[in-house]
Amino acid sequence: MTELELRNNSKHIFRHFTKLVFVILFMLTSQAQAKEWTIKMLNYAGNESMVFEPAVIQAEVGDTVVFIPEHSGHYAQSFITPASTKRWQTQMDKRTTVKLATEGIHIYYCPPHLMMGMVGMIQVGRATNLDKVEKKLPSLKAKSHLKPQRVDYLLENIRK
Ligand SMILES: [Cu+2]
Repeated sequence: MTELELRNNSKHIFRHFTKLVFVILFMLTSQAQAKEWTIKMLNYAGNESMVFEPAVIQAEVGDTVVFIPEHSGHYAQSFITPASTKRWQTQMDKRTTVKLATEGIHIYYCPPHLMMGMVGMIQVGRATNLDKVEKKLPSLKAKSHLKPQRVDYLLENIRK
């Protein structure tokens, strides 16, 4: 191999190496972006009683949500999920993780405390199922009759 060939060869290797470094960096940063959200289930928070804290989350596809039973007697059950996403339910008083694999809005509630407005929303990316949400929320609002404003709060916080 001449000196020139050697130099070209090492340039070639260096270029490949640089590409590889970029690919690895990209993989690392995209993994780091997947976020784990936590939602506490509480008997009280400030002046409010029976709440999911926070009640509204703006997440991205690939993120996960962990429901934490800080106080007992609560669980979360989906009311609306994005199209092609199965309904989900956490276990009473058990820390449960929900994976967010599809874009769209999840509306959920705590069955024992729905009447008291224990409701929440997880928006994953774009509001792909907004029509369904707008159509179905009035029935949830009717059932949350002691705190109907909490259902309005979810609707107001949808990122359109
Ligand atoms: Cu509850």
